[in-house]
Parts: sequence; C-alpha cells; structure tokens
Amino acid sequence: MVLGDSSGGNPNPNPDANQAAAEDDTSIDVLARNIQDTLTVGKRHRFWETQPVGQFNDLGDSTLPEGPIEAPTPISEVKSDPYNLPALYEWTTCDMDDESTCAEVYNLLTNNYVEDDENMFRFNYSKEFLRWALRPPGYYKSWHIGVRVKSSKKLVAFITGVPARIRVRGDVVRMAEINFLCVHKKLRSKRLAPVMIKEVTRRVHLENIWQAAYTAGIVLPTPVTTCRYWHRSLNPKKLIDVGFSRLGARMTMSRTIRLYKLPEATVTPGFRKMELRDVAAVTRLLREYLGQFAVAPDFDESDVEHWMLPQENVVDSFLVENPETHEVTDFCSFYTLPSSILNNQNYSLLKAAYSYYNVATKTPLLQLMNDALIVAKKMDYDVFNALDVMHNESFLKELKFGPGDGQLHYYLYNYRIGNPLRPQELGLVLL
Ligand code: MYA
Repeated sequence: MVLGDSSGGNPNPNPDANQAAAEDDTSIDVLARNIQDTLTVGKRHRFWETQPVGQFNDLGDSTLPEGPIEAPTPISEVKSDPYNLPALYEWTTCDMDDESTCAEVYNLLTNNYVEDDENMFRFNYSKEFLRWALRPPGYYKSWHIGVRVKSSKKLVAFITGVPARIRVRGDVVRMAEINFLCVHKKLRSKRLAPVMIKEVTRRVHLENIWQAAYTAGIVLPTPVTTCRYWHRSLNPKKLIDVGFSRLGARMTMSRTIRLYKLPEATVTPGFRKMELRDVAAVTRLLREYLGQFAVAPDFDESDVEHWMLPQENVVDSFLVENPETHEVTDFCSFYTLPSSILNNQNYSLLKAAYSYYNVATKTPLLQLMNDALIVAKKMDYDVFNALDVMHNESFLKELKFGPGDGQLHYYLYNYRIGNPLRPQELGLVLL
C-alpha cells in the first residue's frame, strides 16, 4: 500500500517531484529516521510482547532456529468461542458477496483507513477491489471479521485474512495474509486492535493454519524487511496541485511536464494484455522467477487466474508474446488503488497504479516497465508506485521514479527468520 498498503504503508506523498536521485545514507532525513527507528525499537509493546513474533531483544541472536516459533496445538484445544469485546460491541462476519455489507466495509475503510503522515490522502480501495482481495481461491468467509455497535448495528472495525502458500527459503508454508485492520477514528486507542488480531488468529487456527504474513507502515516487533515506495509521476501537474509532490528546485511546471512525458505507444513487439488462455504460461514464468527470492508466494494456476487476470480498475496484467514463436517471455502487472484527496478544492481522487509482479526473461526489465508506464498513463493514472522489492531497484531511478517518504515493513507471525532480509530478497507484494 502508499498512495498506496498494502496493505499497510501510508499513502505517502513524494516530497520532491524532481528527485530522480535517491537519498544517500548520510542525508538528514535518513539519520533522523534511523534515530526514530532506534527509539521505536526501545518502546514497550504490551500486546506484541505476548505474541509469537520475533522480539526486538532477539535481534542478532544467531542461536535461534529459523522456522515456526510455536508448534501447532490440536484444533480441539483452540478456543471455540470468540474473544470478548467491550460490552457495547459485537462480532459480525462480513459477507463480501452481499452488496450492502460490501458497501458498509467500503465506507468504513474510505473514511477511516490508512492516511499519510500529513493527513492529505487516504486509501480508497474500491468495492470491486475489496471483493477481489478478499475472495481468492479457498478463501474463508469467517476470516472477514467486523465489529458492530450492538444498539445501532453500525460497522466500526474490520480485519481480514486470506489463505496463501508462502515459501520461506526452502519451505512452503500455509499462511494467512492479514490486511484491512481498521478501527473507526472515534474508537482509537482503546485496545480494540489487539482483540481483533487475537480473534482473526483464533479463526485462522481453526483452519489448522499457524503462520501469517502482513505489512504495516509502523514499526512493530519485528520486521522481516523494510521497503520503500517509489513514485513515478504520470500527471505531474495534478500531483503538484494536490500537494502529492513539489516542483523541484529550478524547475518550471512546463519543464516538469516535459520531464515526465511518455511515448504514445508501447515499444515492445508482442506486448499485449493478459488473457485467460495465458494462465499456464504466466504461472510458469512467475514460478521460475519467484523461486530466486527468500520469501515469495507459491502460486499455482488457480492463484494466477485469480490474482493476475485483468479486472477493470482492480488489476491489470500485460505480457510479451513473441510474434514468431508465440512464446510468452515477459510479464508485468499493477493494481489500482486510488486515494481520496482530503481538503482540496479541485480534486477528490488520486488515481494510483501499484506495481505488482513483473518478470522479464527476454525483454529488458527497464523497457518492459517503461511500457507498463506508457499503458498506465494511457489509462489515466496520475502516478505509478513501486516498492524496492525483487529487481525493481534496477529500473526505478532510470525510469524517473522518486523515493517517497513512506516505509513499508513486512512481518511474519509465528515464523522466525535468521537475519532481516534486504528488500531485493523479498518476492512478495501484499495489497
Ligand atoms: S496494516 C493497516 C493498519 N490500519 C491502519 O493503519 C488504518 C488506520 N488506523 C487504524 O484503524 C487504527 O489505528 C489501528 C490500530 C486499527 C491500526 N498492525 O486498538 P489500539 C498495535 C499491527 O489501542 P488503535 C494491516 O492491516 C499497537 O502496536 N498492530 O490501537 C495489517 C498496539 O500494540 P502494542 C498494530 O490505534 C494488520 C495496539 O495495536 C497496528 O485504536 C496486521 C494498540 O491497539 C498495525 N497496523 O488501532 C495485524 N497498529 O501495545 C497483525 C497498531 O503491543 C496480524 N497496532 O504496541 C498478525 C497475524 C494474525 C494472524 C495469525 C494467524 C496465525
């Protein structure tokens, strides 16, 4: 998520529209952030200290084994009734197939979900997106958990899980991907989040699943890796007008527009939208590519059909089919996550594309991603965001992405990995 969190990070503005150069490690910003992170590490976490997650104290302790922190218990020993909520509230299972429930979830998130640090933008996941994100193959309705006010039935909190097979080094582990944790603004800081996390954990355990993956913009015990969002302006004038980015030093608006201008048409022969008939070939490409990362999803064809097949305003995927051999050689994809623009007279929505999974075997990755930018521009996106995961670093600066000020931390629940990973070792994008 930054202007997009996934799943977890903030819709962070790009502080400088002209910063094609990354910060170096000595910049004041980086130093300040490191100090901040050190302070955060020293902070007590009343809830997280009780959970089977890597603890800050364990950092650097090479004697601890990689793998599950706690062994599974027999399902019969998993608590069979839900955790207690404060007396005014009750649990509800949210049926995302139901139009009115889906609208309630959409409204809760649109008004209360992740904002950037300056409260200028807030994620605005669409209803279609939520349905896509929450109903992958084998999903459990019971993992779409809401909290209502007993008297009015108003939905005031939400948390979700979806099942996934995630490979950590050599082991494929059944996990829950946890997302969309949200407590209504008026109910914050009342320790509702820990109850919600415990309840989703209980429901995941009931399916005999004992591990989870999640991301967040805040530092908790203990990140597996910490990534940064990069932003590629597609509509620089709007981005500057709404305060997402700033006009660079010694830059005029017209020079900035020229700087970010893209060709009208894609350049790679055989570049086209993915179709149903491509699922097997795309699965092969993805499996081969993702195999090189320390942590990555273990996609099969049904996962690829669900996660990659284009859906308007939700997810877009393109591939390169060799015009002679018809072999599918390259693949790129992005998902659509707009942000509400808070308090702007002229604009209410920022249309953002988020790089998802990209695989280049024959076309240079730089050229493939430039084609992705060209189609995203044509589709009227204002900005194209990408994390510095997988091989993304190799194209970010050259394609004029600028580093954002938002970090996204990745976490595993009940699974220890020896040393934190570098973002390039991560092959996982959460929504
Ligand atoms: S990340 C997106 C999170 N959502 C937002 O940022 C939306 C806007 N904010 C809110 O709605 C609230 O501020 C939330 C916290 C709901 C975030 N992940 O109730 P509290 C800990 C994990 O008084 P509130 C996403 O969706 C916090 O450190 N923990 O706080 C992935 C403290 O614990 P401790 C978090 O502000 C979610 C406690 O909660 C997060 O009213 C993954 C305070 O509770 C966070 N993002 O509500 C969840 N924020 O004292 C974990 C705060 O120990 C899944 N906290 O520091 C774990 C795996 C579960 C499944 C396991 C299966 C095996």
